[in-house]
Amino acid sequence: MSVDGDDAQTVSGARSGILDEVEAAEAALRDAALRGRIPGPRAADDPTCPDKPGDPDRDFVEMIDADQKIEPRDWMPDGYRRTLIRQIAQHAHSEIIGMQPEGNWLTRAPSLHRKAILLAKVQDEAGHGLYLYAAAETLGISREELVDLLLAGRQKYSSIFNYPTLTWADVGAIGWLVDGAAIINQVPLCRCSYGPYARAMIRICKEESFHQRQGYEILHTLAHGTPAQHQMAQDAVDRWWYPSLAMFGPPDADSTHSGQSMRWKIKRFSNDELRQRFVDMCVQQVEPLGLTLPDPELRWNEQRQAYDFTPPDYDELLRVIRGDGPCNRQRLAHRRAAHAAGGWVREAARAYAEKQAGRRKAGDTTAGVGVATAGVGAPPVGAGAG
Ligand code: BYC
Repeated sequence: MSVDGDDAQTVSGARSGILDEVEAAEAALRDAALRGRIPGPRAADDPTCPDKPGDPDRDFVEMIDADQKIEPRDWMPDGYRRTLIRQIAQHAHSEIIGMQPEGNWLTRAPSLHRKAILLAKVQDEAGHGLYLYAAAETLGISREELVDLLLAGRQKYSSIFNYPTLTWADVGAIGWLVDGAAIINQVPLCRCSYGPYARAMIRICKEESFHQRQGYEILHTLAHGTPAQHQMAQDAVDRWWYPSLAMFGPPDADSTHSGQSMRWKIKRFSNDELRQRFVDMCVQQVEPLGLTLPDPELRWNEQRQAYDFTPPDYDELLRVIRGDGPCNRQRLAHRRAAHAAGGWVREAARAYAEKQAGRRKAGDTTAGVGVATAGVGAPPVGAGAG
């Protein structure tokens, strides 16, 4: 069964609204570039601009206030650079670790059609990881270093991927709720002040909107199937609801970075604002599924023009962030094993790149033709489904 009629409108309505926001962000990026940049922030001792005494802090703030993009060669405060590396790396690692819970179902998808769709989705996540590592590299850290930090447990990835996928319906719940939460969180990042991150997010968000729809369609099919299938869909929504709410991070009062990140226009909305948007979107979308959200306190608040809801258990979020969730150890162990098993691919890619560079140096103009440049010296990170 497919999603049709009013049900399709509910999801596509939300989806096209989201895609409209992404398109608007893309247009804003183009406009900012066309307007021409105000003189960018430079280091105080920059010899290229003797007539403008360097005040990089002031220039940086001017650029941010003018909604222009900070680019890799611009001067930026150390804290801005560190915050971006932390957030983009965490985001990239989430995409890569996030391939595991769904990859777990690749061999068990209920039909060849479902398997092909899931395979494409999991491959998309690898691509998102790649764009994000590339964006982080523009800040002066290598992908190798970032991967090492993840494997050593010194950088984080999203709490959500430390929960198990017990049934096929979980793949639907991940698509609808986890990708749905990701979209709500990530569409505003298309307007992030750092150019390479904003540009990567535009492409990612376009793909995520398909992911959300495929999850919704899986749940819709199950929810309108046999009573046992309906129950399986409800059970998956019940288990993924609160972990999805927790993806937005601690409540605003306990959020260490939100204030500064919003001043720097890295984040555009606070954790609680985005969580509320997500709840309001899901309440609309759950009805056509014929399912319910597992929160007896969920009700419309006329005064706030938003739904009241029970917040997630933030102590549980902290435990999961600190490494004590249901699957933390398994996820990292699997990634370490996949990374070690892929060592020969990295070595071969490096040897190939060196050989091609040698040939180019020797004047062979055909050297490297047909090789994806992104792969040279930086082979793709393996899925490591398990
Ligand atoms: N999980 O001050 P706060 C995806 C940490 S990919 C783990 O509010 P911030 C997808 C936070 O890092 C989903 N840690 O932080 C992929 C900080 O610790 P540190 C990933 C969390 O950065 C495949 C501390 O708690 N999305 O959706 O202002 C398939 C205090 O928090 C979490 C992104 O990464 C968490 N849930 O805000 C399907 C989006 N929450 O770093 C789907 C980009 C908080 O000081 N990231 N922490 O040690 C963001 O938007 C922000 O980083 C966050 C947190 C909203 C996540």
